[in-house]
Amino acid sequence: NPSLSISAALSQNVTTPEAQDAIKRALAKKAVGLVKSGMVVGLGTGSTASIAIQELGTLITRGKLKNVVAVGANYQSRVLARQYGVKTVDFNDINNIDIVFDGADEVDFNKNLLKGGGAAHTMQKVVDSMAKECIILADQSKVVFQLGSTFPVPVEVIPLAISPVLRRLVTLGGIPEIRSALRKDGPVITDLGNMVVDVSFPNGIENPADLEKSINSIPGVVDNGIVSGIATSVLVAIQDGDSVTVM
Ligand code: ABF
Repeated sequence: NPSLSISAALSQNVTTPEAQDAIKRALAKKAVGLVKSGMVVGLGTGSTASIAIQELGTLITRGKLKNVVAVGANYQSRVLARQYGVKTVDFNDINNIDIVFDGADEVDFNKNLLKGGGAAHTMQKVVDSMAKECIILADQSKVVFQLGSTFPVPVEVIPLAISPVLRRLVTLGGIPEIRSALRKDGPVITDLGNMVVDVSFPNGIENPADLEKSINSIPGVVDNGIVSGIATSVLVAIQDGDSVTVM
């Protein structure tokens, strides 16, 4: 399968933690540079989006951006925002979001995303879908020819419905596995009180938008980590020796 071998080659870029941080910071600075005073900013989830929150806070506290308010999809991003001096509001109190910057686990060439490695995709999709501009921050290892090449599809499921949902996921060609909590017995429980099932599709995901809808039509599924038709731009960081270019 060519997509598997190419994405495996891309993800073999072994870099140091310092180099990884430099890549994420370059992406974060580029994204935050798109924010203007007076905007409502949606906050993303994950380590890259967290650095973007920090960079946003720096611009606000230095007075370079004024009257910016932010909307966070989860506890982590809201706490970080307050920590770095970014004022947050409840997203039920605003009508739209000007710009959101978010990470992803995989990105394809049609701006389809795979998210949910941190079990926060459901609310993040709500926030991302409200934004006029949804900017995705990715290093080159995340760019794949076909979604599902390096990560399974995370599916958030109401715990009482877990067995029928697992059976239906198998009928879609998936191999589901309930995500377990690290260093604890039992499953991961999301911010919304649900379970996460990671579903591999060994035959590949030919049409992400169709699979996204099919999974979400299973009763008991809250939302899944395929995100089609929402990202407006993808910023990709390419590392070349000591320099990082964001395209
Ligand atoms: C969130 O954080 C998730 O959708 C995705 O799983 C992850 C990406 O994080 P990182 O920037 O740490 O790779 O956006």
